[in-house]
Amino acid sequence: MNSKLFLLGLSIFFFVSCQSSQTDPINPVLPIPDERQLAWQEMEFYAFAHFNMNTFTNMEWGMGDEDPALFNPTEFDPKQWAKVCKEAGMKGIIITAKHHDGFCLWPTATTEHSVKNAVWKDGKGDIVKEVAEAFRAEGLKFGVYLSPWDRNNPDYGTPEYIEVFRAQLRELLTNYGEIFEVWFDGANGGSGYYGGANEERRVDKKNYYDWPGTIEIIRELQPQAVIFGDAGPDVRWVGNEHGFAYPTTWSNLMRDSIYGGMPEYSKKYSSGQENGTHWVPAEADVSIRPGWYYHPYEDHKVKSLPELLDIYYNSIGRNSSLLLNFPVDRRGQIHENDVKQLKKLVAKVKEDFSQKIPLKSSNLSASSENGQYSVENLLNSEMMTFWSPKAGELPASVTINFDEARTFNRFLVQENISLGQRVKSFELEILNENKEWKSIAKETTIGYKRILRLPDTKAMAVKFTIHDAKESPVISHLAFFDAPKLLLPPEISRDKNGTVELNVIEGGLEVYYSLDGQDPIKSGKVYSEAFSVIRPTKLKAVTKDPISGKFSEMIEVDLQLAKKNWKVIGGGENAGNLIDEDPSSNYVSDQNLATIDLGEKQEVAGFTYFPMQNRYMSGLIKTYVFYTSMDGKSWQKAGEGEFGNIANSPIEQRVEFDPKEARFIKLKVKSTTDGQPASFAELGVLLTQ
Ligand code: FUL
Repeated sequence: MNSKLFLLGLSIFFFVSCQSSQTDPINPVLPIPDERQLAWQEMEFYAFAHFNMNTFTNMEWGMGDEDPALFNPTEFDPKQWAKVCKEAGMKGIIITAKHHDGFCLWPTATTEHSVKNAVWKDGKGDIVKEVAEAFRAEGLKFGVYLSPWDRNNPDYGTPEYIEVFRAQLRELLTNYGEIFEVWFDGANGGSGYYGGANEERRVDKKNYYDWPGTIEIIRELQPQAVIFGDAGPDVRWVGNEHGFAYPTTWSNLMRDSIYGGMPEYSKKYSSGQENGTHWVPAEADVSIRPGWYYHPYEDHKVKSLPELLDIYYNSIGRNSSLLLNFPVDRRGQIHENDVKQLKKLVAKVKEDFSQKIPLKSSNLSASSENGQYSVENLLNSEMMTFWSPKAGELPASVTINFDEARTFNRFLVQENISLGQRVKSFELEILNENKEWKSIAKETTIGYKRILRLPDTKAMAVKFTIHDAKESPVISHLAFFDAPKLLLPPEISRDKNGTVELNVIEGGLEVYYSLDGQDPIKSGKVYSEAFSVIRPTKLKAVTKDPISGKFSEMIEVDLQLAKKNWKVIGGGENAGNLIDEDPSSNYVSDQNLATIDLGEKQEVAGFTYFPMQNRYMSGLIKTYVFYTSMDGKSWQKAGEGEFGNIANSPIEQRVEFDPKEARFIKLKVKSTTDGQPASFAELGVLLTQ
């Protein structure tokens, strides 16, 4: 159905409803979503898979000159992807059928730069087909990312390439069944291989692709598919790659002022506009790791549960969908570390919404009701049944009288977006046990879904007031939840002086710890303030939720000698970064050397090296010799070796050797992974216990 017909249909529906129940008519506030956008909106959470040539070359943006033979997954298993996504409640997947380097995951007729010339399956394989089939078998949807930019194609930048691009699109939209989303990247134009030209090619991003013509092809071949791009036309980029929508997020957009890849998009347009002319809702895309593509050295950098929860609440909870990326690995599987974190996220989200405050119609009253659009419609989550106050009444409110004092920390509210996004500002007030009304949140937009994470709030009643809206608000659902605390072990930080802090993310939790190796639950202390640990000590700690009595997992850390009296000898300006206990600050040594005065004599039995943690690393130590000295003049070799897998796994390295009496230590770097000057996040010593 096109949007005009859909609008007409809606008006008739509401006209008929008005006839039968004396309800004032509610007209849609334009723009409104079309049918395919509504179906897409309900998906909420789906996967992105970056799996292509870059997976095998360890790159994020290949140049386009890669040998197709390199594409060779060893245990390609799209059924595993589909199972992981299904179990996580994700509704589909979008795969990078072609990324900027131009390598095609399907045997396209348009280029030789494809799986046809891969070693994988002797060039007879088709990744797109296998993934599409595996997802459909699980009842999940399938979508394609096709990069408009092609750094391999010799014709990129000329009209001939547009024909190639469209032919590729036609193949993908004809041969792989139903497609739910077609994803166009805003990144395009720049340096590339371009069939051997190896040059810079800039395009007029606004006009080069003739987007209207391309969109027509998609509408013809896959009318139900939504098209993603900065300018939509159906779904827009959220403007960042952190997975965060804005607290104020309109699905309305000044679509005609935008083109894909325009420089001012993120600042000016990505949160949508109240007076936007078209319905183009936000999609938040984010990778579960720092990179979009798989890099073995990011195996330990999969996002933590708190980070993933922030993403969830800041996307789905802010009127956006969530497109979570898995950098599929070289086997052709979603890596187990990613699966583990995803499972944690899904379990916690489920837990957060498991304790719903029970409500029945007698708990609800409204400042007014427009006929059949009564307040009890808020109890179900059907979009088409909703509460609306009498026409023209603003502010309008719903009061929720709990049967008894209730504690909640999540508030969920939804608008019936089929009638357009309307609410401009709303407020939550609570009636506390002293019978006083108190405001706890003042917010702006709602849209398809808004979730507020609030502190634990005890209330006899809550008042939800809409202060401003484009026209009569149409609220389809609201609910309150009492999410259990996020029970993670405390985060341990220790400064150079040996001062230890144990921090928890959520308030209202207790931390128990021990410094004698004993079980902190049985015989530990309650943490109340920072404490000092100078000598090597085993620290064990757990977090407790005093309300549920539950404990987190226990964390165990071997604290080494505090760096309190240490001095870096030589080394220049940033040498202090070597021993500041801050792994985010680095020291780079042009001499490939680090010399430290430990301040007093110690029994040194080894050392630790924490490599740089930057997204793009350089100078990671590969081979080294370690020396000790009593006077800083005559040095004895204590150890020599290689950090074999450091490029792939840049975690803390620990080297033990026979104990030596030493006041000075020296690490001489023989080689680094990339030939660049040696870099260090931290250097430490291990003492005999
Ligand atoms: C960006 C691309 O350049 C990245 O490589 C990635 O594909 C991401 C989803 O979009 O613009």
